Amino acid sequence: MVNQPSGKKSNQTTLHVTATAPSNIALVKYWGKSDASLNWPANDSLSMTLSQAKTTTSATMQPDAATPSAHRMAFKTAGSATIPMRDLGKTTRYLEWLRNEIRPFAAAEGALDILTHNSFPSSCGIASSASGFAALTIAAAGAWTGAKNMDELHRLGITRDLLSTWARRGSGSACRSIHGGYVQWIRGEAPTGQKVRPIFSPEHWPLADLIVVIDRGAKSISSTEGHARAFSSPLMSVRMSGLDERLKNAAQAIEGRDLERLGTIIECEAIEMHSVMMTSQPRTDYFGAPTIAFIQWLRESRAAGNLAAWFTLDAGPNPHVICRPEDADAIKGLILAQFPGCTLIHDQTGSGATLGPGQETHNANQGGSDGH
Ligand code: 2P0
Repeated sequence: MVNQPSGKKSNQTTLHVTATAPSNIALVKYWGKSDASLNWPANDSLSMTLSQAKTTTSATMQPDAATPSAHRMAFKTAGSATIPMRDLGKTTRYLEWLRNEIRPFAAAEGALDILTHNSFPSSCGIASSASGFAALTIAAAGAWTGAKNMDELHRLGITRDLLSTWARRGSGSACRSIHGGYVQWIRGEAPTGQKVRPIFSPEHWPLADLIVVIDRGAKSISSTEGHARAFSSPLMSVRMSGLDERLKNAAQAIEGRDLERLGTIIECEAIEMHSVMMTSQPRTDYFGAPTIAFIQWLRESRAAGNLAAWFTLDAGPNPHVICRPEDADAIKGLILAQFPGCTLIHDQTGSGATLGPGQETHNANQGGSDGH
C-alpha cells in the first residue's frame, strides 16, 4: 500500500542527489505485453538482480530554468567527457509523466540536470534500460522532493514499491532492478494489479553471472519492437500455457539452492523465448553462429563433467553463464581459453538500487550521441 501524504512539500534544500541501480538478468523472461502503453506484461517474470553492472545517475535542480521540460541530460563516458543522451524525447516524456506522479508528494517544479553513467559498455548483453530507468526514477524523485536517501523518500511516502511502479512505466524490466536478490514481477489480472516482490534475498543464495561478450554490435531490433512482435509467433500460446509452472519450479529451485534444477529451467526458458523471437513476424534473430557455438561448447563441457554452469540469454547474442561463486574464476579461465576473443564481465547477485548525496560534477551540454 502506498502512503500518500496530502500536498506534502519538501523544503528542497538538498537538490543534488545520486542514485545507483543495478541491471538484472531474467531467469523467467518478460517477452510480450498485454498493454504496450502501460508496459503491462503478458506473463509473470523472475529475475536475479546484479551488482557490478549498474547505472549511476545524478540529478540536480536547475535553479533558473524557465521551461519545466528543458531538462539537460548527458551520458558520462569512460573518461571525463560527457555526451548528450540519445532518445531524449522518450526520456523527457517519461520525466514529465514522473513529475505528475511526484506532485502529491512535493512541488516537483523546474527542470533537472541529469548525468548518467553505466559501469558496463552499452550493447553488451546487459539490460541498460532496466538499470537506466530505475536510476533515473530514483534520482529525479530525490531531486524533486529534496530527499537525500531512500529512508527520506520512504518517509515522504515514496516507497521502493512505488519507485518500482514508476520505473516500470519507463521500461518494464526496470521495475525489477529497484529491488535486490531474486525478484518476481507479478502481472495481476489488470494493469493496476501488478506487483513486484523480492522473493529471496541475495544472501539466501549468491550466484555468479559471467556475461560473455561475444558480439558488441548494437541489436538491430529494440526490445520494445520485439515485445510487439511476440504474439505473431505460433509458439507464443504454447509458451504462455507453461510459464506459470516454469516460474514456480524456478522459485523452488532457488529456495532449495538447486543449481542443476535451476540451470535446466533457465536454459529451456532462454531457448524458448528466442524460439518465439525467431518465429515472430517479421522474424527477430538476436544471435547467430558464434552464440550457438558457445552454447554447444558449454553443454558439452558440462556433460563431460568439466564445469557446473548453465546459460541464459537476454534479447541479444551474449550469454550469461550462471554458476556458483566459488567456481567462477575457474569457469572464466575455461571460457577465455576456448573463446579468446571474448570479453567477460564477472557479476553476481546484488542488493538493489540506492540513493545518496550527489557525487558528480554536472556538465550536460557537450557534443556527441549515446544513451540508454
Ligand atoms: C526480461 N527482456 O525479462 C526480458 C528478456 C529482454 C529479454 O525485458 O519495452 O527493455 O522497455 O518494457 O524491459 C527487455 O525489455 O522493454 C526485457 P520495454 P524492456 O528482462
